Amino acid sequence: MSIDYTERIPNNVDLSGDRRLRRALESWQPRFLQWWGEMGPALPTQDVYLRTAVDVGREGWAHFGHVALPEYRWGIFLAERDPDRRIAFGQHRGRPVWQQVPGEYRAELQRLIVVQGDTEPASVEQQRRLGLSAPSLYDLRNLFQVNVEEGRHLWAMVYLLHAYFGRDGRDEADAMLLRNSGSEDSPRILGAFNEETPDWLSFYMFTYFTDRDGKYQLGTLKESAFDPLSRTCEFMLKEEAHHMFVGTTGVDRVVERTAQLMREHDTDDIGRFGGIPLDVIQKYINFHYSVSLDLFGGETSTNVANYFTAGLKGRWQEERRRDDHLLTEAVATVQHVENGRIADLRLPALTALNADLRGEYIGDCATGVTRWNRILTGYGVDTPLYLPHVGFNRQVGAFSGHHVAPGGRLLDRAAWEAGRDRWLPTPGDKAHVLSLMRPVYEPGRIAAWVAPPRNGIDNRPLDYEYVHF
Ligand code: BYC
Ligand code: FE
Ligand code: FE
Repeated sequence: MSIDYTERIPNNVDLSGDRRLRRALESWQPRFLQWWGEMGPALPTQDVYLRTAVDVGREGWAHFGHVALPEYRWGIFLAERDPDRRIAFGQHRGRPVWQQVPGEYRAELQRLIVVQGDTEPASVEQQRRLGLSAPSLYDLRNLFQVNVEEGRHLWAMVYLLHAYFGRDGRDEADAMLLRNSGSEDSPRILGAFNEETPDWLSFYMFTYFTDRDGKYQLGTLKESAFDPLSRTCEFMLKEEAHHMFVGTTGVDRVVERTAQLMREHDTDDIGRFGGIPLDVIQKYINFHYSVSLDLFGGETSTNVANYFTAGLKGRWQEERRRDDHLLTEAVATVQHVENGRIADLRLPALTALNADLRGEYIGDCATGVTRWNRILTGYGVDTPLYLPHVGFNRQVGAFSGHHVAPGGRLLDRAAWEAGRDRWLPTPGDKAHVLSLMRPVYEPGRIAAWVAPPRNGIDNRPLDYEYVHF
């Protein structure tokens, strides 16, 4: 079904055929818009060159054009339904997927959808003020593209809550707009979404590391036996690719500019020349990576074992895995802390599924580091960037409550405190990065701490007016 743009809420779920649902969503819509006005982008603009989904098919799903932000057509788009789709894993493996929520899994499914949904508006809130210091119109446009799509991802989850979870679902949809990132009284659910994103290095790191958790979590929900959830996540993943791109190329460009300045001035101490020193970039990696690892939950989790067995949440690329897709006998190895050292722990693979997904994620994260190091060596800089040990700076799981150095050595508290300023951004590092954040709104111009992008958006030139004020 193609997308009907004549409706108040663009959709491909035949909203016009379900009056009650349409009414319910139409009464949520003004509350969403009010939230967007209060918690969305703080920088006033006239319009922004954005892509909008027009189809969910393989070719040409997006349309580009200048849009006033509050008039963006947030809608509800599910990937095509596969009428033959069957459950790929867990105890119901082989049976047809569900078009309704089974009563026995209602609470768990609702919880997964609420957690997923909560992250989307959280990121918009975290990025609210970044427009005020954008390094170029190109970057400003990318920020807003990410923001409107995260807003649409909230719509995606709110649709599921309204359509399949009755009164409770509607209450949860309302609560999505009441919790706020960093709020004392009603914070967002997951840790990383209550951290600040005060500067553009943080934004690139967030879209590289934290949006990438989104990619992997959505990948597991795409496997879900609950077909509307699966189809929703499949389409969200399409949009997510651009968020990864913003992160990867954003960090590329910071690393490139840093390497240029190091070479030009023959020093590591490039802060004086308006750059971001390499060791500060490493500290930002350490922070965003470790906070994002926390998003995978504990290494041992009965929650995830139950989700898998029930068919609610699969593994990354479940259907490509060559095993029984039940994992009742399988074992896995995770690391934990035992007698004052880091040791392997053998345990049922089912309870280690958070660590399994995290492993896929870590492998993907490493590809960016390889890219950044290639840029550095291209400029003759031979200090490589790296991902810290999985136990570094962790608040969730087997390493929480322990102190692990980036290299993987277990430390006592004193040694951790002594090393901390070398490993995580200090107030001074943050103040320096923040001091570089001055807006550049002239078409084609770019801030001095970051290299220009290689290409424009949608084959537009770099000096295109991506944003009008
Ligand atoms: N912060 O059994 P465990 C995205 C809680 S990002 C605070 O190990 P489980 C995006 C946990 O809830 C993707 N609390 O956890 C990115 C549990 O609480 P209860 C978001 C945490 O359930 C950028 C307890 O600790 N999607 O889309 O196996 C921009 C024990 O934990 C945290 C999803 O996460 C934390 N970090 O796994 C925009 C998918 N971690 O039960 C968007 C849906 C754990 O004791 N969520 N806890 O009250 C899930 O699949 C799971 O809930 C989790 C946790 C993977 C998050
Ligand atoms: Fe998202
Ligand atoms: Fe995203």
